Amino acid sequence: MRYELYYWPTIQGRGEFVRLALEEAGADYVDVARRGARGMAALNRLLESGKTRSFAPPFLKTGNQIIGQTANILLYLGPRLGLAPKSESSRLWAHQLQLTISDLVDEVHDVHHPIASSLYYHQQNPDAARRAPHFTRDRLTKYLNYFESILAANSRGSRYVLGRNPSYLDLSLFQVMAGLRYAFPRTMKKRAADYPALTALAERVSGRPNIASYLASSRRVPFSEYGIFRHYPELDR
Ligand SMILES: N[C@@H](CCC(=O)N[C@@H](CS)C(=O)NCC(=O)O)C(=O)O
Repeated sequence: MRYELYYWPTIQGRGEFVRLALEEAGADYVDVARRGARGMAALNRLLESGKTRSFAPPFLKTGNQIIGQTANILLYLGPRLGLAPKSESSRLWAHQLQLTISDLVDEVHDVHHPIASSLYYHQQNPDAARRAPHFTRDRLTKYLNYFESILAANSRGSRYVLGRNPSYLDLSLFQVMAGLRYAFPRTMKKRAADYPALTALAERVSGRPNIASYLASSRRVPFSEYGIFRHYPELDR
């Protein structure tokens, strides 16, 4: 089964959470829009056709089915890629955590786009500058404390969020930590000591062979000021 991932080709964005799962599992997939102009045309065609029934990318095509919403895609892929727990209750718990990551991602986006996604950053940077300290001081702290406490509550020998085995959640938390470090390096450096378990988890994930080779490859789109995690020094004071 070859999976087709449809996502914007020039950013990591929300698609990256799906890419990481596919890469970790060594899945047979094609990142359609990254295949040049034809791929991008295929993404636009599919979006405009209404066949996706998705509000926005990312979406995943598998056989005749098209699945949207990042957390929903991971809910589907998790068991198929060996990146989800077995029991229903654990799967729901994983999904709950992934949805919380989605909430955090939305808030990260809204730091640089507090007024409208349709406006450029420079059209709303005074509002962004007003919002940023609330994010770095309050919300980032609350989210990271939450995930740190989940890891800290794990039994000894649990190297991953859900225990001994890695899941898509670990990959997503790695991405969150990488993104926050890129976007808010000053804040993250200052707080590094507060998140030992998250820091260790992110390091463990980045050292997993398939992830390490993905990160070193040209398939990994670099962070930039076009994606969700953007570095504007004025928002990281
Ligand atoms: N909650 C959705 C959000 C999807 C989303 O906002 N996608 C962005 C790119 S990361 C997009 O293309 N949005 C277009 C729009 O909102 O009009 C998810 O997690 O997949």
